[in-house]
Amino acid sequence: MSRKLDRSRELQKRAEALIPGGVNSPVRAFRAVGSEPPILVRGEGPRVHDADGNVYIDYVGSWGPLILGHAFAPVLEAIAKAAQHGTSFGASTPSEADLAEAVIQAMPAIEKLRFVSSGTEATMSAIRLARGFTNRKYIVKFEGCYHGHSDSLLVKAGSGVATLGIPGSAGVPDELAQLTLALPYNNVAAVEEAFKKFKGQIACVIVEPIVGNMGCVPPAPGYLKALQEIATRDGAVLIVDEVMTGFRVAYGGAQELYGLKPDLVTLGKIIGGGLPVAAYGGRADIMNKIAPLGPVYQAGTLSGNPLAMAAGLAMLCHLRDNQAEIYPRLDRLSSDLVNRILDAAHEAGVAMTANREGSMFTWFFTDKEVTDWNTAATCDTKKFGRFHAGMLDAGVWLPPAQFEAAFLSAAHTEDDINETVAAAREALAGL
Ligand code: HOZ
Repeated sequence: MSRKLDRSRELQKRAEALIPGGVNSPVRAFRAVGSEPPILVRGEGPRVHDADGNVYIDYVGSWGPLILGHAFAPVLEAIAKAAQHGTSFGASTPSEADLAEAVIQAMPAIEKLRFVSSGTEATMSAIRLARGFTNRKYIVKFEGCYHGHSDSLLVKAGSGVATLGIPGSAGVPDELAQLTLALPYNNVAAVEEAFKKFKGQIACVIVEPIVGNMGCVPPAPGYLKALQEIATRDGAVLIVDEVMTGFRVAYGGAQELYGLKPDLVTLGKIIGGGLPVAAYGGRADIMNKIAPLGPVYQAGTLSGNPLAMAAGLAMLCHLRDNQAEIYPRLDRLSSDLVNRILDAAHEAGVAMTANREGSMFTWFFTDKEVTDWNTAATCDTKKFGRFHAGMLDAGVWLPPAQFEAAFLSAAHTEDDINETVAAAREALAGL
């Protein structure tokens, strides 16, 4: 390793004495890539800076929300302005309806929504609501999809769970896990079969419409429509988890790309402009079951926090007003980046395939086309780890795990792409 990491190492050691693994989210410990985590101190546009002064072109973007790059001025200004009036009230403020209206205008499937503070809260609450609405207890999820860390959803999950090689989590009672039917992604027959076996007992199907958490895996043609049809036929609720894809793959999210009208949608990341905001929303008859209107309980002191609402609104307004320019450019630059690194890998004799939808993508260290968890699991994760380390040394910050998606932002330039491709050539040559 050519970079200096002395200060990062010191800071990590200090954190390890105080916080499990020194991190507040497991993937950040870099265990999946077998290297030491640089500690970040600053972000600016497409770049992040670590505590030792190393600078990296960033393709994580806080795991998706920073679609306009780090420290985007209108978002910072909105936060500063809101903060002057106070940081939290635990009471309603006008900005909640402002952001709700912006989201609802972008996504026709959402008639009403409720803000929460994290994607985990959004999916957990949507599942409870689906169960409360249908009076049924089984849920269907897909292997390799990750919907946060609530008990019912940590079954054959992707993201950090897949990376650490644990199928679920200790602490989730078997009795609860048994109510989660985990099926292979992109396989309609498996869903038909489950609905036949558990007819009238499945509350909901929850899906990442484009999976980000086993790496980026797009849906097969017709797959999402088939899920919608099967769920509707049996009276189950379809929850499309757009925490990653919402406002990312298109302004209207994957729903817009694939012409879907889900019953419920979960959102996060971008709608908070980099602050902790998430939401669940959908059909009004379902949403009206939430307290205080209905019997399904869900609450939160920081829900709808005014700083976070202001940040989210500034980001959505910018995306809405500039969507005709932003999304095609993101697509073009991402396509260029993904294909050139794929070509470089093949020239270097490295087995690699890639998946991409707009500005979310993954390079998989396998010669198999990755369409589900079984094919994702064929990746050479050790080789990915060495590639990841080589990229860091060359000044490029990629997700520190094979089973995560990378993201490009509107702040990246063609020069950044050229620099990244040159770094990849170097890293691939060293494998
Ligand atoms: N599991 C998250 C991405 N899929 C990572 C969150 C984080 O470490 O910040």
